[in-house]
Formats: sequence, C-alpha cells, structure tokens
Amino acid sequence: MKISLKTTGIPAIAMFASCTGTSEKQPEQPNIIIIMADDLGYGDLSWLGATTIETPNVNRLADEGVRFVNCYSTSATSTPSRYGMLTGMYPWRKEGTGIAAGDAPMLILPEQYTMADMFKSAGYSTGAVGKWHLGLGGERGKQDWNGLVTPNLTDIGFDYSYIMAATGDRVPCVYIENGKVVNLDPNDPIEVSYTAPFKGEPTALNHPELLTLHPSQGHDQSIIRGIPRIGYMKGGKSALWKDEEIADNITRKASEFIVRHHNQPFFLYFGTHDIHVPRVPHPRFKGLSGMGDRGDAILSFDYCVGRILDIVDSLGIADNTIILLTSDNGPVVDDGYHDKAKELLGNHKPAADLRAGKYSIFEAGTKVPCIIRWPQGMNKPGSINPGLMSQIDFFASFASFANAAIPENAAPDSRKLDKLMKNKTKKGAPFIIQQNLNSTLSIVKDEWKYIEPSQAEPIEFWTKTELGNNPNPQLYNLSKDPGEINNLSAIQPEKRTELKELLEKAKK
Ligand code: NG6
Ligand code: CA
Repeated sequence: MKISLKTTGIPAIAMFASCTGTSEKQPEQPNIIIIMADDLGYGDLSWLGATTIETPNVNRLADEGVRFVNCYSTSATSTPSRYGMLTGMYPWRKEGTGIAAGDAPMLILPEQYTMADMFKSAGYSTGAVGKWHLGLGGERGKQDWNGLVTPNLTDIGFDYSYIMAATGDRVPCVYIENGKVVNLDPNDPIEVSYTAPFKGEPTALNHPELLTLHPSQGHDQSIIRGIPRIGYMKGGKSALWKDEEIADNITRKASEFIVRHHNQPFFLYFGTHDIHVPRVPHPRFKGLSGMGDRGDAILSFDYCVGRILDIVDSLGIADNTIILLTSDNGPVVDDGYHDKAKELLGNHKPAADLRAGKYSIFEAGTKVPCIIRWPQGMNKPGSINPGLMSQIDFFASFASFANAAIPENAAPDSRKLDKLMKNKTKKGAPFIIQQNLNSTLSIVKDEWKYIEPSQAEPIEFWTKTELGNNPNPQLYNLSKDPGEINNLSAIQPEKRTELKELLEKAKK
C-alpha cells in the first residue's frame, strides 16, 4: 500500500523502513499489538451501529478482522481493568487496584509474572506506549521524577516504555520514557503531591480565571496548560505534554516501536488517551464531529488506529500481526469537564442499548468493543463472533500463539481461548466475572448474568451513573433482556443459586 507522509504523519524513519522491509520472512510467532482505547463505549463506533459518527479506520480493521460482540473488560474503570488484562489475575483478588492516583506505587510488583514477561520469555521485543495508570516506583509519593523512577515497566517485562504515568487529568503531566521524564530541564525540577497544593502555585479552585477548560466535577487542583487536573504539580515546564498533541505523539512513538522491531516478533501495548477526559482534540479534529470534544476525540482515536494499520501494512508484516482493538471500560459522557459532550450528544448512544456506563456493574460498564485482525491466523475475516470472552483471557490465549509456557501460579484466571480468538469456534469462555467501581462482582454464564448483593451506593456521586449496586441479588437473561430491566432473581432461584455458587467458587 502506498501512503503519503503528509497524510499519515508517520516519521521519516518509518517511511524508509516501509520501502525496505517487505522482503523479510514472516516470523512464525505473530506480532501482537493491543490498542487499548480509554472509555470507548460499545455504541461509539460505526461498526457497532453508531450512525452519528464515522470511524472509517476502525471499520477497516473490523472488515479485515473479526468483531467479537461479547467481549468484556474485567472492570468498569481503568486501573483494575488494565491490571487484570496484563497479569491474567482478577484485580479484585488484590487490595489497592482501584483507580490509581498519579503518585501511586507500581501496582504490579516486579516479582509478578506479566503478559510482557510471557512474551519476553518467548523471544519477543516488548513495548508499552501511552496511558499506563498502574502506578510507578516503590512507594506512594516517593517517586524520583527528576531521576530514574524505579521500579518501572522495565522491571515487569517491557523492554521499552513511553508512557503517561496515570491519566490525562492527573498529574504529573509529562511523558516518561524508560523510567525518565522526557525533556526535563534539571534546573526546573518536578514536584508532585496528592495531599497539599504548592505554595504560590495557582489552583483551579482559587484561580478559575486562568482556565481554558472548566471542570464540571472535581478537577480543581493544579492548572497545567490552562486545564485543571487532579493532584498538585510544580516545575517541569519544558516537559509538560501538550494535550492536543498527545494522540499524535504517542501514535508516533508506537509507530517507531513497530518499525524498530518489525523484523522480529514484537508485542506492543498501546494505550490511547482518547477518549478519556480532558478531551482536547488536535485542532484538525476540533468541531469536526459536531458532537463536541468527545465526538472529536473519537475521530482522533480512529485516525490513530488508521496510522497503526498503515504502518503495519506498509512494513509488509500485516499477515502475521495480530491487531486487537478494545477499551478499558465503558463510556461516560460528562466525566468532569465542561466539554459540551452532553449538550451536543444528540442521538448518539455511547453505550448502544446497554444499561448504565463506566463505573457500573450493568452491561455498559464492562461490555466493550473488541476487534481482532490477523490475516494469517484467523477464519472468515469480516464476520461477527458472539462467543463470550473477557480481557482476562487474552494472556493465556496469546501465550499459545506465541508458543510461550506460563509458569505455574502465573495468570491464574486466564483461560486459553485460542480457537475463539482465531474465529474457529463460537464457543466462548465457560463464564466471566466483572467488577464495578465498588468491586461489586457479576458473573456471566451463557445468557445469564448474576450480580451479587451490595450495600454500596447505587449511584456514582459525580456522574450520576447507576452503579448496579443493590442489597438484593440480581439475575438477568441477557439474550432476552440485554438492557437488564427484569430482575429474575426471585423467579429463577435455581439459576441464581447456580451462578452465585459458581462465583463463590471462583472467588476462592
Ligand atoms: C474519577 C474522575 C474521572 C476519571 C476517573 C478515572 C473526578 C470527578 N472524576 O475519579 O474524571 O479520571 O476517575 O477514569 O475526579 S479511568 O478511566 O482512568 O478509570
Ligand atoms: Ca478508562
């Protein structure tokens, strides 16, 4: 495929490699790229029915790959969801895996076996680019942001990392490459605090006149480049990211990683910032969706997917490269900034017809888009597979593709669904378990879903999302009632007991 530098923005080094790299023999082991979107809903892409927004690049991936329409993240928020996928262990088994602060210590411990370790053991080059949100360093608030932050991703299996420590709305607002802040001026050191503001530094609470984007909920601490954030930060001016350039910048870094390693098997975990808040799309997308910044961020995400597809295709490695696109949790419209997402939503349904959204144990919290493209390894590209799958199962399934052995006790919850992921069967996982903001659990088996009783609040404080917490057990038939309206718990006590017992057994 011929692509122009101008339209893709792919760096010159990539273009050079694209002209020379096609003659190499394909590696036996497939390359694997996970594109992990942030807060992208089941209804946010045109391949799943959205008509108010066009996502041509994701459509292309879907047409050339397989759409898995019953795929779930383990959790309805980012940190636990990513923890589950990368460790193959349900995050609710470990304390402290809820939404991480920007100064949280590394939640995956160096001695823990990760997906990256697994790929490395099979001879892969491994990289992580983009959103991290799983903590860094050994102790909360004790990271050396001006030196080497350690432990870092190198200690859990990634040869290369270029990351945002937490989220776009949490300090520190800098990129960290292999444990070191990028572009840091040693004369302007960084300080980070999640407890108290720095003397003399304006906060969003005290100086709203300095803001270019205003908070609707929380987000009233440090002001970084006119945007109010969670947490306090001082210094590091030359290292601060420019929000409107995050998408292009991390996509460039991801592309460069692919170029560097295209002659050997590689694993790339690419976490986009889109479409998380603050949504600050590049000016070329601003206003383009007609749906406010959230819609524009979807277009930006779609564009970045296109660039990853282009680079893979142009290097001649598409046939044996698995590209898996999914999201860390379900959608949210107003997640804390006045960005017109709500006012301009129109007929768009971010969660399609699923109930609730991000944070919730109802379907929209964890049922996420999932597309897998693997020309050489997959059956019937362009089709839809309804087999049940959870992101927890990627670990063991990928290990089988990579010919990697998983040590005993590692990835304890991950099951090999290789045939499903190759679209050679529609038979899915025997059951899957999900978690909401409060760690209330649900279990899905066949068409049945059981939600355990919970005393936690029914509604999320800021977003007013229904969390699905209910002091009584809930049972839904998802094939007849995908919107989870009719609680059949009292009417079908045997089914309820069966699922409850399965969940209790899995917990142990
Ligand atoms: C919430 C934030 C929200 C978002 C979320 C984490 C407020 C009011 N809300 O606490 O904006 O950052 O945490 O999202 O601060 S996640 O997708 O990374 O889990
Ligand atoms: Ca998220």
